[in-house]
Amino acid sequence: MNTPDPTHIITGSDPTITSPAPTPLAGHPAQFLVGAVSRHQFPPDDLPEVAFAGRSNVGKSSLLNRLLNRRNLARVSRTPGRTREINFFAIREQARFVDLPGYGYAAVGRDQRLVWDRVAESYFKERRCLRGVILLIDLRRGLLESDLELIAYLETRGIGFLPVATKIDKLNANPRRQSLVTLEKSLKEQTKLAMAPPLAVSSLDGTGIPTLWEQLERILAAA
Ligand SMILES: Nc1nc2c(ncn2[C@@H]2O[C@H](COP(=O)(O)OP(=O)(O)O)[C@@H](O)[C@H]2O)c(=O)[nH]1
Ligand SMILES: [Mg+2]
Repeated sequence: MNTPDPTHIITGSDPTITSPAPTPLAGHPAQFLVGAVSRHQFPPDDLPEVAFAGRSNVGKSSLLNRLLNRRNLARVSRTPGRTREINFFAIREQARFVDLPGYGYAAVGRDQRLVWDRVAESYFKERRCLRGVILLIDLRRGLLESDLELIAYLETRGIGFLPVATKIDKLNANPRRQSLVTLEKSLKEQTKLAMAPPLAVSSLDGTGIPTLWEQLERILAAA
C-alpha cells in the first residue's frame, strides 16, 4: 500500500483525517476575567463562549461554582437580582463562560428589546464567539413568562440554547419526573431552538454535572 507523505495531506479535504478530539475542559481551573458593565469591557471576541442565563435566584452562580469546582468564583447571593454585570470566566485559555445578569418579571419589551439588561442585549447582538446559551429553569417553577420572552428573543437572533432544570434535589423522584416531562413538553411547544431535552441538575449534590460538562464541551467545540 502506498502510504501518503503526511506533508502533502491537506486536512479538511481528506475525510479519513479527523481533527484531534477537543481537550476536555472539565476540572481545569477557571479564571475570573472581568465583570463588565458595558460592552467596552468585554474581553476580545476570540474564544468559543457559552452564556448562562436565567431568572434571578434560579441557581446560576451556584451552578457555575459547581461546574468550575470553586466555592465562590461566581458570587452566590441571597438577594435576587444583585448581579448587574456580565461576568466572564476563562477556562484553560480555550473557552469562556459568561454569567449574564439574572432577569426578573420581564425580560423583553413589546419592541423585542431586552428590557432586563442593556449590556446583555449588546452581548447577544455582537458576540460572534457565542456558541449557545445555557438557559436555567427552576424545576419547581417551570417555564415562566420571562423565560418565554427570552426564548422568543433568542429565536429572533437564531441563538440556540440548552435548557437546564435546576435545584432538582428539592423534588422527590415522582414530582421530579413529572416536572421534567411537563418542562420538556412546554419547551417543545414553544421553540425549535432547544439543543436537547432539559438536563436535570443539582448544584447541591452534583447530579447532572458530568453530563452538563459533556454538553458544554460539545457546544463549545461546534463551529
Ligand atoms: N437545594 C438547592 N439550592 C440551590 C441550588 N442551587 C442554588 N440553590 C440556592 O438558591 C439560592 C440562589 O442561588 P444563586 O446561585 O445565588 O442563584 P442566582 O441568583 O441564579 O445566581 C441560594 O440560596 C442557593 O443556595 C441547588 O441545586 N439545590
Ligand atoms: Mg447570581
